Amino acid sequence: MRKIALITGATSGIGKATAILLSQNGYDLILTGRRDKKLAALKEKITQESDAGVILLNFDIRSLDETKAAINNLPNEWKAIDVLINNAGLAVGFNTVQDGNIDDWERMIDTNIKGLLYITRLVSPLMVKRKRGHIINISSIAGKETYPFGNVYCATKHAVQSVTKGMRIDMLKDGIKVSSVSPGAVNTEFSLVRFKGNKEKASQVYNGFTPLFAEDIAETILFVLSRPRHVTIDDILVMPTDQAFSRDFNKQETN
Ligand code: NDP
Ligand code: 8X3
Repeated sequence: MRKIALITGATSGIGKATAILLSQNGYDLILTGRRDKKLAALKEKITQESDAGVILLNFDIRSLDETKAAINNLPNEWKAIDVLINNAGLAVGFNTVQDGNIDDWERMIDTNIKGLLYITRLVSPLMVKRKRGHIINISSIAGKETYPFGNVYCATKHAVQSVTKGMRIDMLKDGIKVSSVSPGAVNTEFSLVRFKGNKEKASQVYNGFTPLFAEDIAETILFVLSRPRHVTIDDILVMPTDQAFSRDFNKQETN
């Protein structure tokens, strides 16, 4: 029997790669994001290449009203969500606190913490009612360490670690699995967003070493999902071989 997975932030990077991998592994998909053309293109690819059913939800996860409408208006049969992957998130800006841009902070806090909580608040009761479900929160090495100029982004990912623990405690008696997946550097649109479209700055992040790719994290998520009923991967930290501490890279000089 196919299962239903809801993936937030499926228009690019980790969310998109996870959608494609899960479509090949018995999941029907509810895919969310703000960029509707990218969502539509992904649906077309998935439905051409697999048997997966796909529903698209085009909304901004920072808006409680939009998030409520998206989930509450799902057809009843699609409300039997087995897996929620809280992936939508971003870093914006790279600065000290004393020089920080408050609008950037609000975008990160509203997306990475509040948005994750909004959708979890709406989906988790559906899981609790059925006494089954698995929530995977995408955290980061930034949820375990704080690095220079990462202040607020790191704080949001530390919050993700904390709410993951809270969800696990709160839904323990209901049999809901809760996990976090914490990647090191993954080459996605992440740095382009952080550096506000500056392609040169973004590509510098991944120069001189082999980063993770979105597919590496998708495979990790599938591993976490495919453990037997009695096994929950609490948290999994996945790093590029060339990255140790969050800012400690084995970089080759490039000219
Ligand atoms: P991408 O920028 O490629 O993808 C981010 C996704 O989040 C997009 O689909 C984007 O969709 C969605 N998103 C962002 N803001 C919103 C919003 N307000 N409402 C709805 N969707 C939103 O980056 P990644 O794939 O790398 O990031 C995915 C997750 O992984 C994030 O939580 C990130 O913090 C985390 N992570 C990334 C790492 C990396 O090095 N890349 C390492 C560790 C963790 P759209 O713009 O269409 O709305
Ligand atoms: C995203 C990767 O290096 O900014 O979480 O922590 S990093």
